[in-house]
Amino acid sequence: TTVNESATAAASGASATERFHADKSPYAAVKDVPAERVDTLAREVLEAIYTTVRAHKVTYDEFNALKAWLIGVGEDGEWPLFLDVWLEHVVEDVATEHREGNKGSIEGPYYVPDAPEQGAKGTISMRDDEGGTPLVWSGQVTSCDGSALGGAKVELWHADDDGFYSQFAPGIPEWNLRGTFTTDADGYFEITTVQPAPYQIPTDGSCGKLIAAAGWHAWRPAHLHVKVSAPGHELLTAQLYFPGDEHNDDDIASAVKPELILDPQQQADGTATVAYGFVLDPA
Ligand code: MBD
Ligand code: FE
Repeated sequence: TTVNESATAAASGASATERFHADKSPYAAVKDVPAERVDTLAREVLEAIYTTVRAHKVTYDEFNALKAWLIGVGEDGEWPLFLDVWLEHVVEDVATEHREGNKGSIEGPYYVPDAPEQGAKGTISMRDDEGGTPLVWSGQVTSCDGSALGGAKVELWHADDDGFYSQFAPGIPEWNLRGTFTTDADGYFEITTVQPAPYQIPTDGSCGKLIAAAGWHAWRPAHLHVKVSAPGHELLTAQLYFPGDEHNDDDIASAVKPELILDPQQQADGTATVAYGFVLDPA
């Protein structure tokens, strides 16, 4: 693959923050949440922090280290990254606990809507010399009652073989490894792409500083992101993982579920094939 300049925390943070403002913040204003609800949630979160401060006798030095760090998260544009890595997985669990169909997972900070349409069977946009094992993925989208969902949309986005996402790391074509597929009349799709590499969240920003200071690691296992949608059904946001990845059991974003681990079959020609379909809950 092309050699990328490394993606700095501040550059990918700025892109992720801009993306959030474009897609989501207009619909999620604090003023629209009832005061009673804000009171309950804000008070309980603060009380949890007070409990920690008292239990561990947090010092002024530690308080000021926290203050400096929180200021840094904002300056680096890393609030989207921080919240998606350390909070979204619980929000996702709660939001989808009623579902009978597919398990989902977190969206993360790097989704971009309106990726190029590739039909029911096609190859995602990639460079001529794109690295990574070619992956041919076929599946069917169905409803909980087993009926096929023709015309369903499967939006796929993922990192490249160097662990970088287009539009968030420099030097990658705009829609690289981002595509929208539409199932045929019987609900089937077949996507050709490449296997992504494991992803390390930026180590040079504030999230990286927290990880280093706490002695954690910065890795997510290799993963494919999808959004699957069909009229009359709940939007499914999920991630798919690869067996044997050393970070499937200790994902920094806590977003792996056993139902989301693929079973790819290596073929003699060096490609891998995989079958994985989606079951959507009626809205
Ligand atoms: C990612 O690629 C990702 O999927 C998540 C959840 C957080 C940071 C980077
Ligand atoms: Fe990701």
